[in-house]
Amino acid sequence: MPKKALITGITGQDGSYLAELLLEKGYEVHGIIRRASTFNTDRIDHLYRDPHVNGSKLHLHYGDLADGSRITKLLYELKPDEIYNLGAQSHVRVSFDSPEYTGDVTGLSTVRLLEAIREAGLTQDVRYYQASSSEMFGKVQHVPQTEETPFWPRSPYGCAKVFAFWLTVNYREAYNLHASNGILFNHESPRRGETFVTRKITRAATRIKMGLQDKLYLGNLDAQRDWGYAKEYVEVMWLMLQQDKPDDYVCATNETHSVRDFVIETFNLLDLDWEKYVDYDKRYERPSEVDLLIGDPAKLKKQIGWEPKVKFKELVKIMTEADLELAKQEHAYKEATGVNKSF
Ligand code: NAP
Ligand code: G4F
Repeated sequence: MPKKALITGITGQDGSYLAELLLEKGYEVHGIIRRASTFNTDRIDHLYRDPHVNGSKLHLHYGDLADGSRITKLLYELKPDEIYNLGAQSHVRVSFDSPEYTGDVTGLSTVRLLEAIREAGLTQDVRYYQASSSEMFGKVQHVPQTEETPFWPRSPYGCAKVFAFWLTVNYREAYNLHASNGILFNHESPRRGETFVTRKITRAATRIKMGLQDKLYLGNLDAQRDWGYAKEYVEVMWLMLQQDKPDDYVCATNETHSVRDFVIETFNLLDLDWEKYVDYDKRYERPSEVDLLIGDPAKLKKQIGWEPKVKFKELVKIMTEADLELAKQEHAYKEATGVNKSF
């Protein structure tokens, strides 16, 4: 019998890479998707549409993390061996506009899932992964940040993730649930949402290169982040659930770079002078900012034997090359039809 995994947030960046990884490993993969008025499965269509890919072991179920009874019913029906809770309102800036919603979906939904595990009688059988975040370190108390660094969240999103983190620990301690937190630092890829800063930069710079856009408007260029590669990081989620004992791990590259560094590296790759194209827009500033993140993944290396291979320069190259390809397609379409169409 293949192992059965349930992924919340399967349509997101990480969910799509994780689904791919688990299918490759022979898992039967179930994902919760939200009903939307337009298609929202672009990142997983290649896994779902072709019944010959991976033996068609991908199953999608409508549901919402705000809907506790639906989650409980799904767990009763599916009885998964592993649950990866990746679903969230994951945008930090948006969490300042919608703090209550973010608290509900990013924070409280963790209780819904953990209680559903108990309700469905799966506590001793299932393994649970919680997508925790370096955003919890916020106003950092130590540099670099480790599993021992106290949290000081600086956004409603960060506060919701702290709540979810401690609930995961609490269900591990109270009910002996195999529940682990991956404290993942920023991780990016060509599948990154286009409103996160890295993808916004690579998308805009490549479109500027192809004459499709004139300017890129950004907020704080001084913020520093520890950026890794999402495709690699999802392996850590899986590895954490293969350990005999549940635990919490920092996953990071142990390098930090500013948003400005990311801009310069991208525009340099395209032989463009960034200062001609990048302008400041205060709308992208946050009411309170996380100035510096850099993670020390020593525990992950020591206990699980994993370390990142892709570092900053290679990550920028992967993303810029992928977006240049999209911009070229967009340019060719416009030349042929006179119509602007985003690819
Ligand atoms: P993402 O691309 O924004 O994906 C978020 C996923 O959650 C999407 O599938 C989204 O569905 C789903 N979702 C949102 N609201 C939902 C709801 N009410 N009910 C059900 N599903 C809902 O995020 P990501 O970058 O893949 O990150 C995955 C997880 O890791 C998130 O929990 C994020 O907070 C956390 N994290 C991310 C990073 C990072 O740097 N990427 C770092 C640390 C932690 P739709 O497609 O329908 O919107
Ligand atoms: O790309 P960002 O929006 O990512 P942020 O806020 O670090 O959050 C991401 O990483 C977290 C892990 O630490 C995840 F938990 C979270 O779900 C998400 O994936 O912004 C990065 C930095 C910020 O300091 C922001 O102020 O870039 C700065 N920035 C400057 N101009 C901008 C912009 N951010 C965005 N999104 N858009 C801008 O125009």
